Amino acid sequence: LEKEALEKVKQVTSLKDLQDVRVSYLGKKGPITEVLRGMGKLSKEERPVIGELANKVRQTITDAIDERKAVIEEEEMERQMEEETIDVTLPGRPVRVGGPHLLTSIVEEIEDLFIGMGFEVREGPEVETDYYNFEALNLPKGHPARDMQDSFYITEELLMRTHTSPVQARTMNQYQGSKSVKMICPGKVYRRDTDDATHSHQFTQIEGLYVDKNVRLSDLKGVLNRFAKQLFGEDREIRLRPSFFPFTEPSVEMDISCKMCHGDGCSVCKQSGWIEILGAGLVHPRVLKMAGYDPEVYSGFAFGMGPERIAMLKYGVDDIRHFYTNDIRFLKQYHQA
Ligand code: FA5
Repeated sequence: LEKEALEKVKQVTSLKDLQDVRVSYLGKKGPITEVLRGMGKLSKEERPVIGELANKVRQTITDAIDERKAVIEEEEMERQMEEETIDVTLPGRPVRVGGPHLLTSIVEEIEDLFIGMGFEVREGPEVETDYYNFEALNLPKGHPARDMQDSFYITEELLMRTHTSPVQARTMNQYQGSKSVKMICPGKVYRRDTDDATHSHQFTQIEGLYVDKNVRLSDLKGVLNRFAKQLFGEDREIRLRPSFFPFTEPSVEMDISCKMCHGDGCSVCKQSGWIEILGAGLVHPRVLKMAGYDPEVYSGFAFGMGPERIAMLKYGVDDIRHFYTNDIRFLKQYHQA
């Protein structure tokens, strides 16, 4: 029995098979246990002899198994090390490096530009109250001009903001006429517009507001001019057209010439050769008053621009949807090394 067991132990090559051998010889149902169990039936003289022999055999087999186990484990470890060797001379796999989204870059560029002119950067909520989105901006309930911005309502009093202008009202409201304001506010806005090359149902705006004593339309023009020339270069043409917004009086819209469209125009500028990038004007006296500013003392200008359209113009992007479809081939063209 001992010989047979030792032979088996020698042949075994895996830890699992070794365990099987252990169970079959030394286990509860194995031959040695059986012998020891049958001791009671033996005579007094036989008992110690058989007992000693059985224990010896058990010990020998146990030792052989333990020894074999150590060898198998060692082999296993070596095999594993062999398999897992790293060839440090292999060339590395390239790691793709990301970069800021074109829209993020343009917003930051515009922020820097206005910070340079003394504006601070603020934020406001994307889920806005009807009051700040409309009423505080001289758009009472039922006002026909509310239709200019088709809205996503959440409840009767809450909606996804349709522009960043509510942040004007929030900022002035916070100060209640106690000091001048010079801020910009970038953020997402939402409208039930039909998506096309220049319209998206969710887009970005950057609001600007300057309220102080003696702020005039010429100040607005100066700031916008400086902004446009600095962003687009001296050769871009700018035009201000009279317009209407309920929260500014007078109101204007600013267009920029489409340098990239020669001849027949292109999808961004259509036939006209111009694209509208912002609305602006002098803050309506009623808006100042509602926020606690005395229109006899304070005046101000405000503007709201669309950075997508600005990026389209600056970088020759022909469709606003490129910003949102997340095609890496489009995005990585604008990653700086
Ligand atoms: C407004 O949203 C006004 N709040 C702007 C304003 C602020 C006027 C302060 C006066 C004083 P308007 O709806 O025109 O205005 O939008 C402003 C700019 O957002 C547009 O010039 C355009 O650049 C951009 N824009 C408007 N609709 C979309 C759209 N669906 N997709 C992409 N950009 C848009």
